[in-house]
Amino acid sequence: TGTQARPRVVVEALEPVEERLAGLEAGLLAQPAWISPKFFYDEQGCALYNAICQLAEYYPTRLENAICATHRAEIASYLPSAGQWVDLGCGDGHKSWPWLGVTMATRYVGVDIAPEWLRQTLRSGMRQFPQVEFLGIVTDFTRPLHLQAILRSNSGLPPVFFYPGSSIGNFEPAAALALLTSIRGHLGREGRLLIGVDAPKDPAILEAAYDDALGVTAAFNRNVLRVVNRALDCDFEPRHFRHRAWFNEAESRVEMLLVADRLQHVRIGSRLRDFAPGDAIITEYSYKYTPARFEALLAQAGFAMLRRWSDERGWFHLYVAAP
Ligand code: AVJ
Repeated sequence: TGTQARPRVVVEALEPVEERLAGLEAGLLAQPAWISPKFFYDEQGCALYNAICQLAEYYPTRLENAICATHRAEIASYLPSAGQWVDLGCGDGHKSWPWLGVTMATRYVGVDIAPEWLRQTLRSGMRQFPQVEFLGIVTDFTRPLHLQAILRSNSGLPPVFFYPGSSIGNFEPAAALALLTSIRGHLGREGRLLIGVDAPKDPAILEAAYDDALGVTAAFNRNVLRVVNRALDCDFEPRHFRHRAWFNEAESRVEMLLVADRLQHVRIGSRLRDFAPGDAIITEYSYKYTPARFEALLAQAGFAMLRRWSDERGWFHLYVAAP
């Protein structure tokens, strides 16, 4: 409505569209073919991902929510109060709202790649927390973050970087290290990182989580071909690609693939590529970290681990790390 203040949204160094599309095309023509998981999340993809989070087999979201709900006050005691809450990949913001009250945050910085969603998220936050300043950053954090100036503009109050959902698992270990190092560089002395990380476990559990009985994850995976068809003028036929998910134990990652079920000649921009039956496109890696491995990664990024909270089975871990 006209009486409502407009949230401030800043567009940071976003990957130029041409670069984004060139990278997508290069992946589709590479051997093996691959598509970055960032292309999953068009409107349909976001809806399917939200449905995945409700599935019986997809335990990470539920466990993380339970860990947060059970230990919220204790976790908050490890975080600066009255600071800035930086929500990486904020989506609709619902994971952050319960934290704003307990940490008495004075500013919420939502970081996301989708500007339309971000505005809605900020508006919804402003309605619930009138005393908090709301700010949005549109950026793609597959590249280094440059939020220092924005964080300083609030009297430099200490930030909490919130990175839930084991999204860090989408990065290859070297890229995960680069992102963590970049976050570390924003913390000053008092800032903290609050991050949720999925752990390796029985492959049958992992494979069910990424290949559910209702086929929601299969639909989520195939949907990326619709995104690609639109983005690059391709003619992939999603129904002729089979969803496959398996746990690569040597690499400690779930791999999601789309496997052609018959010979296809696919137009990719101005090129043609054949997919023979059984040929696969890699669409996602989801790395799983033991506490020992993740704590080593944090240390390499220049963090001191303060505390870890886990479910009883040790399937999912929430860490607070400090400079
Ligand atoms: C959003 C990257 C954390 O890896 O578990 C869920 C995405 N893919 N089911 C994950 C996903 C298939 C999810 N992350």
